[in-house]
Amino acid sequence: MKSISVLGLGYIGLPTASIFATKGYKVSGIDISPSVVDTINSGKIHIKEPDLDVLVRAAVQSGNLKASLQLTPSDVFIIAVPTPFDVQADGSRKPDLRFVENAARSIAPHIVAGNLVILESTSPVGTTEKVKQWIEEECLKLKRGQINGVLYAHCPERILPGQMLKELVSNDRIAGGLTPEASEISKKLYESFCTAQIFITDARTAEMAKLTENAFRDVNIAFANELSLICDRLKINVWELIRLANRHPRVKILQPGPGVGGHCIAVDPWFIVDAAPKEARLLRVAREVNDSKPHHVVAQVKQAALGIAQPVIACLGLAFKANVDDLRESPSVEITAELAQSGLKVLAVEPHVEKLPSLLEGKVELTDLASALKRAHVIVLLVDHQAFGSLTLTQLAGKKIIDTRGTIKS
Ligand code: SAJ
Repeated sequence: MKSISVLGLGYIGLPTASIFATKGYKVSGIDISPSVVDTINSGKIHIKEPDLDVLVRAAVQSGNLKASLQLTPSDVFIIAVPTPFDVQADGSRKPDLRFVENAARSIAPHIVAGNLVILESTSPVGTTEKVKQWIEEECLKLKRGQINGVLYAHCPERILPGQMLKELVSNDRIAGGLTPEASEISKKLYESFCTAQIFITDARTAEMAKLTENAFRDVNIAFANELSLICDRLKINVWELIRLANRHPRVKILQPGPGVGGHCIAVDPWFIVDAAPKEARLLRVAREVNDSKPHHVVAQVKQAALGIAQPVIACLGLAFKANVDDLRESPSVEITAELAQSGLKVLAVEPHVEKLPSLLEGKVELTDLASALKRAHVIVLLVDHQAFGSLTLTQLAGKKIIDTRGTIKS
C-alpha cells in the first residue's frame, strides 16, 4: 500500500494526510473547498493547531502531499469528513451522514480489488457497513459491476485539539475491520507513524468505542456542571468542594464550566441516544445538563447586573476551551450572544482571534483585557486561557464577578 487519498482536509484529515506523507506515502488530500486546496498546496494551513504548519510544510515540500479537488485512484482511501447531527421537530437528534455518503460514493469510480477504505470520521454504529454498501451501490450504478476484495475498516481518531500532533503519534488506536484482514492491514498502516499500541476489533465495536469515550467525558463533565448548580443553590464553593472530594483515592471529579463545546463531546453522545433511545437515559440527561449550563450563566450575569445603571459586561474568552482559537460550538460564544441579545452592553476579550465570529459581529465589542477590566461592571470569566491566569479578586475589587471556570485567585 503506497498511495493514500484522504477525503476531508479538516482538523483530522489534514494532520493525518501530512503525517502519512512524511512517512513516505504518496498522499492526495481531497477537499471540496478550492481555497483549502490552494492554501495547503502553498504549504500553509487554514486551521490553527500548534506545530501543524511545520508538519504540513514538510509534507508539501517533500512532494508527497498534494491537495486536490478531484479524487484519483489510490491504494487506500481514508474518509475524514464531518458527521454533524440534525435537530428534529421533537427535539431529538439524528446523525447527518451526508458528507460520509458523498465521500463514499465519490470513491466508487476509482475502487479496485485489494483497496482499503478506512472511515476515520466519528460515526454511528453501522456506518462502516453503510460505506461499503454506498460504494457497492455506486459501482453498480456506474456499471462497474461487483468489485470484490475491497477491505473496509473503522479507525477512529482520538486526538485532543491543542495537542493533536503529539497525540496523533502517542495515543493508542483501534482498528476495527469489517473482516479480520481489513483490521490487520489497517493496523500495519497506522503503525507507520503511531508509536503506541493498536488494538484490533470489529467495525461496530470500534465505532461504539469512539462514541463511548466522548460520552464518558460528557457524563463526567455533566456531573461537575450539575454539582455547580447544586452548590450555587446551597451557597457552597464548588471548586473547593471538588478539590476536597478529589482527595478520596477513588474520586476524580472533572471541572464545571460554562457548558460543553467543540465538535465532538457535545455531538457524539447523541449518536448513541439516537441508536438506543430507551436505554441511553443517563447519556441524554448528561447532554441536557451540559446544554443548559450556558443559560444558567446568562441568568447569573443578568442577576449580577440588576440595579446597575447602564451595566457593561466583559466576557473573558470566546473559544470552546482553554488556549485554543476554535470558536466552533462554543458555549462562551452562545452566552456572549445571549447577553448582547438581551440588550446589555457586552465587551468580549479573546486573545486568540482577531475578529468576532459572525454571530457576534456588530453586537459585541472585541477589546483587550485591560480595557475590558477598566470599563466593565460585571466580569464573566468564560475560558481558562493562560492569558487570564493571573487575574485576582483584589485586582477586580468593586466589580461583580461570575467565574465559570474557578480560575480567578483570591
Ligand atoms: N470541559 C469542561 N470541564 C472539564 C473538561 C472539559 O467543562 O473538566 C469542556 C471544555 O471546556 C470544552 C469541552 O468540555 O468545552 C470539551 O473539551 P475537551 O478538552 O474535554 O475535549 P475536546 O472536545 O477538545 O476533544 C475530545 C477528546 N475526547 C476525550 O477526551 C474523551 C479527544 O480525545 C477526542 O479526539 C475529541 O474529543 C474528538 O475529536 O472526538
